[in-house]
Amino acid sequence: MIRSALMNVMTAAVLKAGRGLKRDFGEVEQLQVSVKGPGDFVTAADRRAEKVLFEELSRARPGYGFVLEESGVVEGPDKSHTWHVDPLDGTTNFLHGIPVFGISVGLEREGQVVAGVVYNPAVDDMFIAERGQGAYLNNRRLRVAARRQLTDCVIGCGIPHLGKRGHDQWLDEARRVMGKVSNLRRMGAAALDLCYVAAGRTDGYWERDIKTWDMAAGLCLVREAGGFVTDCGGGSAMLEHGSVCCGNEVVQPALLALVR
Ligand code: LIP
Repeated sequence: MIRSALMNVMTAAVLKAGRGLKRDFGEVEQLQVSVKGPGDFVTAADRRAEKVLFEELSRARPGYGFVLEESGVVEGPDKSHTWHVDPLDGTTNFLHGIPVFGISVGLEREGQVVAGVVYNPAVDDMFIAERGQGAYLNNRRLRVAARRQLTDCVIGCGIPHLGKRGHDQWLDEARRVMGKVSNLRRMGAAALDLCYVAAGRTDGYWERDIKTWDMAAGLCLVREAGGFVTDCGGGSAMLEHGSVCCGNEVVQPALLALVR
């Protein structure tokens, strides 16, 4: 598969950061048994990965701006391009030794996400998509699932963690969705939740109160795999609104009607 220069830049950066994360993930298992636990270690792993991504992307595309989960906003002279970077999406999974986490890099060009890469180094899954070029997992073309009966569908979701707002709202939404679909899945990494919809592993996904770096790359993957995406109000302001609802042309509107 011939990749564009941009996609080569993005995949090279996440592969380099992924090598360090994979090593650190291997060490988390040992730290689980320590009294202090791996908390501080995971934070350090997160920051190491972000440093690699920032250096590699800045070198390849000088002038682009950044929205980074750990370091915040870094303005660049090129105001039409912004990287949205989560060096470790699925932090809690990583902390608990659960191999469902990913590096997420999305490129926003003049307000539109035009390319996305999500890489899970634990299982060497490289999800890539570029506008108009399709979505791929390890060079295999992706399409969203074709299931149209909600009773056949497995739907991804995000459960607010302890201390996060929205528990009662989520319980109301989950009650409505659970009454219509086969089952729910809570992966714990929004970027991979979106990739799993793109890959047809799940039939839809919704979540509120997530960040641009969690979802920018995954939005491109779902769309390029033939899926539909709105925010949870039914609009197209996912990054600004901080919410997402996605699926194929039948499941997405049906799921939105249950959660909006
Ligand atoms: C996580 C998201 C997940 C959400 C968690 C958390 P993190 O990102 O990917 O979908 O439910 O609350 O925000 O913190 O692991 O980068």
